[in-house]
Amino acid sequence: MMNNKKITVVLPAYNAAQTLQRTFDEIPQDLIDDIILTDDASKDETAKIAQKLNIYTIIHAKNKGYGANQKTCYKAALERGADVVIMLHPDYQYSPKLLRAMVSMLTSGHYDAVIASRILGKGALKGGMPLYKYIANRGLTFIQNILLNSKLSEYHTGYRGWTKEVLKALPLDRCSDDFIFDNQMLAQAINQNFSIGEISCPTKYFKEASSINLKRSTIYGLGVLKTSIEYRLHKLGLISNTLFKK
Ligand SMILES: Nc1nc2c(ncn2[C@@H]2O[C@H](COP(=O)(O)OP(=O)(O)O)[C@@H](O)[C@H]2O)c(=O)[nH]1
Ligand SMILES: [Mg+2]
Repeated sequence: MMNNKKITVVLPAYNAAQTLQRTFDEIPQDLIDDIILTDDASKDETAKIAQKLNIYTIIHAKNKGYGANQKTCYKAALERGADVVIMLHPDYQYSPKLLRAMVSMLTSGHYDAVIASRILGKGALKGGMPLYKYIANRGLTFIQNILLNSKLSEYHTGYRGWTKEVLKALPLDRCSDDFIFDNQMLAQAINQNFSIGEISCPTKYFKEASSINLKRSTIYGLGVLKTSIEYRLHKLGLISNTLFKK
């Protein structure tokens, strides 16, 4: 709890058996009221390990994708009475030690959403982000800031937190079931004028923490451009896009 708010951490998991325990061990238990893991039909022991750690675990009968996994996470978090929800990847890429900082911002009343940026404070390259991903991140962020009329240091981190008001207001069921979900959700939050704060965050790139190859990254990058252009055209009244319509 913080400021009388129920704090939930959601762990959208896919093949996280090697890293789940390490991630879990660094979650500040005194702060967090509920931990939910959704296992997207992993091929390894992810669900078994989660249950052993006493994490509330939901298992997809078949693999539905990263976005679909998050939809399950957020739905469960709200059903279980969360006031603030932080998504943390169980691949030990982002530091759970920063949960307190993120929760603090989300319970301060100043922010509806918080993202942990690897770009603020040089965390990305230092943590081993491949150069092509860094350059794409910077380029896409530059374009998105213009098209979404915002000022974020990046739109591509997987470490994000939301108040329950945001989660209830956004039509997440209209977002993709794939990786572009993250970007669409952020664009929806901007569309609804929610205030988004940022903290700086180190990142770690190692085999188990990063599986997305050049092909999938390219598909994601094109999806980002499409989402941002659709957002601008929708705002200009030139199209009616299902992601953003009321
Ligand atoms: N649900 C689901 N999640 C996936 C799948 N593939 C990767 N992920 C998750 O998506 C997140 C981002 O993938 P990751 O390989 O860590 O990418 P990177 O860290 O951006 O290089 C991680 O939490 C993965 O566990 C999948 O097929 N289904
Ligand atoms: Mg990762």
